[in-house]
Amino acid sequence: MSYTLHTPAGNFRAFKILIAAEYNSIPIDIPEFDASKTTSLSPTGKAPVLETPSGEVLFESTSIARFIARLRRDTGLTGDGSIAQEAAVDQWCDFATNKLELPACVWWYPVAGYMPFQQLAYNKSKEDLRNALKILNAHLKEGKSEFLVNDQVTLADIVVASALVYPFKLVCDPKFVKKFPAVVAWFKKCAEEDEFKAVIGEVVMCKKEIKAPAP
Ligand SMILES: N[C@@H](CCC(=O)N[C@@H](CS)C(=O)NCC(=O)O)C(=O)O
Repeated sequence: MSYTLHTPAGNFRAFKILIAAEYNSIPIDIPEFDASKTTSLSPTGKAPVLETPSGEVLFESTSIARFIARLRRDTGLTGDGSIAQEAAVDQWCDFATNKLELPACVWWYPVAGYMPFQQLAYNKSKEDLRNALKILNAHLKEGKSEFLVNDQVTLADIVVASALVYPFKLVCDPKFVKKFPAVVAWFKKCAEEDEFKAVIGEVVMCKKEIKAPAP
């Protein structure tokens, strides 16, 4: 009996779940993706979906990642055990969902062929991602802790960094990230962790923005 994650290969929303599972040493099976299985399991019909050994079904990727993180308290993924740090972890997870994932997807999805390119959406996504990275950079620059919440990797780092993997690989060129040196340094430190590498491999930072074909 083990956990089963239904997800297409390379889905960035699965990264946070699988990286948290690496830190917590929780084996997760990933069967060959069958969209009809996801549709039948999840009320939203969207991937990823987790089946637990006791037969529960969980949807919404960040909630699944929180669940996996909370299965162990000794690894520190949810913070130092205080309510304040648990809230700080949640805060950055919500920041990733609301401020990073949306503009990031609008920027790189057309590059991957997931949606058509639209100039206005492209401009707005870059502006919104820039604003979000400004906030992240200011927090990291303060230097209060080595990672987002404390001096070790927590779920906050996993969720935020996972949202940046494809943008940093595909579209955020050196000119774009130049204003966010603290973010880049922190991201590289996360990506160097064995638990990240086991899921996302070696991340080569974007040298030249890949542009989606104009319609
Ligand atoms: N908020 C959801 C979003 C899930 C989502 O949009 N999943 C995409 C794949 S990354 C999907 O299933 N798309 C297929 C569809 O919309 O039919 C989550 O974080 O799990």
